[in-house]
Amino acid sequence: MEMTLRWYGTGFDTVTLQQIRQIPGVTGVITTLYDTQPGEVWSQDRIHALKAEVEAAGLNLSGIESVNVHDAIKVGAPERDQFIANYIETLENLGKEDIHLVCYNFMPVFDWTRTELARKRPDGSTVLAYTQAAVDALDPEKMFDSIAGDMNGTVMPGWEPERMARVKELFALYKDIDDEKLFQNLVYFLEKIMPVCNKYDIKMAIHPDDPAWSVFGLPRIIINKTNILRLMKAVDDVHNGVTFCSGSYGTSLANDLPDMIRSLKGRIHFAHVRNLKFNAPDDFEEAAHLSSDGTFDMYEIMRALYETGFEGPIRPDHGRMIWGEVAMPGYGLYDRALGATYLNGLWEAIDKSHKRPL
Ligand code: CS2
Ligand code: MN
Repeated sequence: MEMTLRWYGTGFDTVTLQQIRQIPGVTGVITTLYDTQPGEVWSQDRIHALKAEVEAAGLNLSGIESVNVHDAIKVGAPERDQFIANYIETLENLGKEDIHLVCYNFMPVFDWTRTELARKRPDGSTVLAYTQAAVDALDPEKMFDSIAGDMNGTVMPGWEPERMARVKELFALYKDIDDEKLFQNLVYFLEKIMPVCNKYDIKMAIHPDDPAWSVFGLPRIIINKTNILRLMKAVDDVHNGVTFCSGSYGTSLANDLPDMIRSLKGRIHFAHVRNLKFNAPDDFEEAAHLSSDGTFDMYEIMRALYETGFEGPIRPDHGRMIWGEVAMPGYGLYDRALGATYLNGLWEAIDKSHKRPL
């Protein structure tokens, strides 16, 4: 595996490449062209400049998160073929720049959903949190307004103001789309892009839906072992792969995370590893990465990745806000650096005990 950090780019991220470079064992970043819209073609020039900037700081550009998928593709609208052609052009330009990993999601309307961006924990840190009761009480059109005040002046992925201004229109677009239609539209998209992925060896890595159930009545499909394995079979090509996000699949306590990792052997191209602390099955908060701070056994998650021969980039996912840092919720420097260090420690221990059994 390669330990990485997500980086939103100069001008968007409060964290610098120079800071990331000083986290022990972090050799790459996962980044994006944050100011592009879904459906837009990414020019080779811009990709080249991004890569040059990252490499000049002594880091690898280890993958893209995300190249977002236009809603026309998700709902299967007549103009989807044009948007797929644009996506293919972007992949082609990424391939020419020697980039081989693309994370994306297929969630309708919202990317991840949290009901609090700054829940205070007993130690004074603040974390992202979710309560079903809060979602049930909320008008989806008000979702953005209800959390906007806690974004610390940043623009959060999937919650761009331009997108949220169109939320009503977006809901209307999905009115006739159920889980099965969404699944078929995803398969259609993947089949069309596989040739370019094969040509440039680009591994597509779908990010799970977060939380792993339907919110506001919208369809959600990348939520459990059955569905993700069905997708792997439907387009049975190694370039159709997975971002294994423990914090997203883990929102459902029915998901056995190490077992899912083992069953996806060979198809996990990217891993997001973080812990959650459940107060009730439908009330959780994003704890520190350490196993004992939350509900998951992080050692077992890392061990499953190790034992299935995982070789891709891995990153700590959302961190807590600590030590007075002001940053995009979930994406500060300090707690993600602690997370990376902890995950690297687990990996080293697992590696050594495999090589020299106790
Ligand atoms: C990320 C997702 O911040 C997060 O929760 O894991 O936003 C992820 O980047 C997207 O869903 C991938 O397209
Ligand atoms: Mn994730």
